[in-house]
Amino acid sequence: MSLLLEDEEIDEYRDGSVRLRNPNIELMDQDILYHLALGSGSHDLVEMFGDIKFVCMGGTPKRMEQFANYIMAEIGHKLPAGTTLLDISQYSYRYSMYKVGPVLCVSHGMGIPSVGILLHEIIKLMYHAKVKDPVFFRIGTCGGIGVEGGTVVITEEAVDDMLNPYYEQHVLGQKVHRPTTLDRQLVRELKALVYSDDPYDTILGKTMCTSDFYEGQGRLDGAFCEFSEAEKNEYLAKLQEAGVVNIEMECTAFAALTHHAGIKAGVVCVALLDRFKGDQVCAPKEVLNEWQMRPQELVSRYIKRYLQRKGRLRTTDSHGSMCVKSPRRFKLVQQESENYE
Ligand code: R2B
Ligand code: URA
Repeated sequence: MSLLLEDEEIDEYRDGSVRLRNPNIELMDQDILYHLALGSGSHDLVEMFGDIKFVCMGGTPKRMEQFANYIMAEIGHKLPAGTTLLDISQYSYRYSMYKVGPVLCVSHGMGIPSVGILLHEIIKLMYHAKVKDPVFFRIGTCGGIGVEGGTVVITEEAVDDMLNPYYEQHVLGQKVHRPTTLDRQLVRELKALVYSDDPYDTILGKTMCTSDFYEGQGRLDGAFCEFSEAEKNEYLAKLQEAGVVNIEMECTAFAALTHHAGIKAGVVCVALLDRFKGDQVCAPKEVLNEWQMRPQELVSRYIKRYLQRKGRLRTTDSHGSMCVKSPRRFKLVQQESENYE
């Protein structure tokens, strides 16, 4: 009996379906994806999400809404006339979620617990929706280690704050270690999409994931600090020596949980500063906004190339549909319109 179950699991996985390593879900009458305000009993998840190919996650709801508008223009996706993008998870008041054709854009909040909860529910969503072979991306920000602000980092290996290549979770009072394996081919494909005339550097390296932005990342500017500047720099040099090029707060959980579900995943972040040079994020807002577009551009190139190869990239207008030429202007026009009664 258990052998048969294993065979079924393997068959499911081979056909590209998302593997759920939880026999309980099948037996449940309905599965409520509480933090997404969706459920397998209340929503037709196959109809709503069955065509998803890419899941793109980033920290803030605003950035993911902006990414949704950006990718819509990039892939030539048309919304029905008179409609705008809808935050599918607006009633969860936790995460925001926008669907643009085959691309799902979701905010994951800050830190491992937040991205972990989201991943459980998004992986189950992919399973309920019968999505085949999805590719997940985290598009984020980070601190650079000997890396200038504005530099894009493609994570080759995700390590925890003790430099371990695994994500440690405590389950029933036991430590569970899951490898933070990222898809190497995806890393190579992303690197190949870097243009020689991009006006910024894109590098590969190890990304360290921490559970804190301040003391946990060796900052001198938190509410507490019990180490010297010399000790901070010595620590950063040790990280650099170990191959760490950036620090952020989600990649180990993101890499480990996607890998555990058999999902191809990649992490692309832009550095907001070089931590050897300071701790405060003080680049002007316009500069930060421009930098935050950079990981989006790279992931967008990947998505476009995939859709182009499948003959699914729509670049021409169609009658009666909204055609977003510039997401920024589109938003401005909308805001202007809202000012009139
Ligand atoms: C990068 O930026 C956030 C902290 O400011 C955190 O979510 C991360 O990984
Ligand atoms: N995000 C982080 O986690 N650290 C930084 O230094 C910048 C952004």
